[in-house]
Amino acid sequence: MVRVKKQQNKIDSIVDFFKKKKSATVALYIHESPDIDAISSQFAFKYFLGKINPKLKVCAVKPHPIHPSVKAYSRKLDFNFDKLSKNPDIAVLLDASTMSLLPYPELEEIETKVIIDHHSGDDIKTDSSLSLIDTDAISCTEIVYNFFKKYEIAIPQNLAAAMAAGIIADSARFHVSTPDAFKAIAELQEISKKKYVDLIHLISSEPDLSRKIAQLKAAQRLKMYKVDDFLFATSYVGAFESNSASALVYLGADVSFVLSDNKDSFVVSSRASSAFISKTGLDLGKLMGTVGMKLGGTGGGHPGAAAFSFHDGGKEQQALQMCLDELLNFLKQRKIVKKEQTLHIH
Ligand SMILES: [Mn+2]
Repeated sequence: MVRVKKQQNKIDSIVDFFKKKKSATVALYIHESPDIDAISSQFAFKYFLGKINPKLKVCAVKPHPIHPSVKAYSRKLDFNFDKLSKNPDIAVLLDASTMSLLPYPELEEIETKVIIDHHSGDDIKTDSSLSLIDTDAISCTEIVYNFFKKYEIAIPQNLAAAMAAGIIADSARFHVSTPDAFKAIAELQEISKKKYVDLIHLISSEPDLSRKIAQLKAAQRLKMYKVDDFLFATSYVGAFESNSASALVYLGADVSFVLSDNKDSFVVSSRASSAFISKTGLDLGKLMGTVGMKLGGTGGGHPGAAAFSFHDGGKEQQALQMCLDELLNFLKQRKIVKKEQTLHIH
């Protein structure tokens, strides 16, 4: 709580500053390509300022570029960005304390800037009483939450869910967290009346329709091969070959190879389960590099995820067979399967 106490004076001076304004247009800016924390703190602070001083015109400035998953998140929560009709009097910079992350030309002309952030930055000139930077905070949303606490402003249910999501996202789902973040989350979750799994759903983006279709087609068209207790799968799709290859491993294949026809070239993407990799020492990056080269293409990647591309039309079926052969050879060389073993369609 010592850390939160450190924030208190700054919270007071920032709130005093806004309370005294008779009228003003306040624009809330967040960093380019914003994440969930940035969006959540923007909308939470907009709500807070509206409660503290209803005479203010508060605008959530639309960030750009905005990733489809973040767009989907703000849509789910019914967050709408505001258009600036004139240059604002005051800018609030949330989750972004360096100008390099703020590509908004009008910002240069706005003299009064308020900074609320958990990143360090020192290239923005502002009155120190209006700059609350706490680099120990896990998320910017958590700092905004402390404004609500200090001034006892009730947080609506929907906003509480968004604020919880902001903290969960920036804590990498609690891989990094602090007692303060946990306390904030506990209270926000309670207000939101949402299950933790629903808060997680809020920050996880749904794959789009074409990706889901590709993955299901890959499953529908798959050929399954068995040697000893290992199962390998091959399939083909029009696009999303890497997602499809992952989907097949998720379904139960130890290793999958999925081909796609990318108009002027072909791609084979491959995935292996982590259990299979640790059991066999397979490096798909090497394997796919080798097969790709044999087909006059190029390839590579990681032990569990790799791909190659080639141009030779008519060799699609052969490419998948070569992957399987190379994999079987590898297992034989390592004496994981016996020399006389063959792959058979299951
Ligand atoms: Mn952040």
